Amino acid sequence: MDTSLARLSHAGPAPHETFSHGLTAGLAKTPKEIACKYFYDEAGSHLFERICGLPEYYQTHTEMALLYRHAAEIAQLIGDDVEIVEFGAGSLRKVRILLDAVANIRAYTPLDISGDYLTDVVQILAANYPALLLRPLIADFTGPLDMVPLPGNPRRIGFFPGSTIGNFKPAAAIALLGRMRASLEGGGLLIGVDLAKDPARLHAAYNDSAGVTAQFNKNLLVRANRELGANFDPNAFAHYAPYNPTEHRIEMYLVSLKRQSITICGKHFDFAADEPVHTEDSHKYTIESFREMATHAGFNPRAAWTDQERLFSMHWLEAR
Ligand code: AVJ
Repeated sequence: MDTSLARLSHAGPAPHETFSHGLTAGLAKTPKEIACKYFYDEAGSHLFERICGLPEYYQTHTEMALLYRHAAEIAQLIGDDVEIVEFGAGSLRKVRILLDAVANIRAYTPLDISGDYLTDVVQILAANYPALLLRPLIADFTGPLDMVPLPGNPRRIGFFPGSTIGNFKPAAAIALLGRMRASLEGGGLLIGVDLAKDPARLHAAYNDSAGVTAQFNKNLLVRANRELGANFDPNAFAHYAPYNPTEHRIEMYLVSLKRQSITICGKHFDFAADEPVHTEDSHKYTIESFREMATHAGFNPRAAWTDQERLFSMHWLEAR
């Protein structure tokens, strides 16, 4: 089974090139920022896998339980003889529930920006699903999404779990959903969306007692040192992830604990004491507010599922 990884032909410069550009461009801004897609080098992908296993991080096990509980109904809505495309596929753990429930999948196309990690997890999946046509792609799903159609053009089903949609401000989320809809015409999108809830529960999920999320956040600095020869001291920055109830989102920052100057690719960046560097937003929705957003993006929200505690939701959106 050929599982060699392809790049979206127009995926632009290789990821490491864009990291140096993205990092220095973000740190040159006021306020400083680092795009959250740079969390996912191989080490970052592994750290995120550890976050998914934390008791405080309810999102992963709640979503998996929803997928298991409603697999038959979801498979009914998806139909058969389809291609499944997963955006930001990560560990490929959740898709197995779909691969086991949906009949006659023509191909599975996992997209992820973390090439090395994708290579590893695709090998494992290929061994478990030897008959499945795998088309892994190293790509940034925020870029153009025109993938090579399969012979016979089977319906294309998008899979976007984990509430990664929450990383985008609402207007950007609608634009992204619109691009996804265009690449899934005639098919649909199965998407996971984290729900607004008690701020204390959200705070705990992004400030876990074991400090794994702090490591995940600071891994950006470790990556810059390793890949770009920067001189960050991760201990000179604090992980800070408050919930902003006005914007219904967790905001993640690295806060400089002292005045310091960092050199990256020959450029100098000065940090004041207590200066924040924004690294991620994680927006939370209600079922209604997300359906409204999906409709704005041109989807037809057909079905939604949530757990008893209404912690997390999954949505089936038809791409007219
Ligand atoms: C993978 C983007 C869905 O926002 O909850 C986990 C990433 N950040 N802990 C999220 C994350 C901090 C996660 N997403």
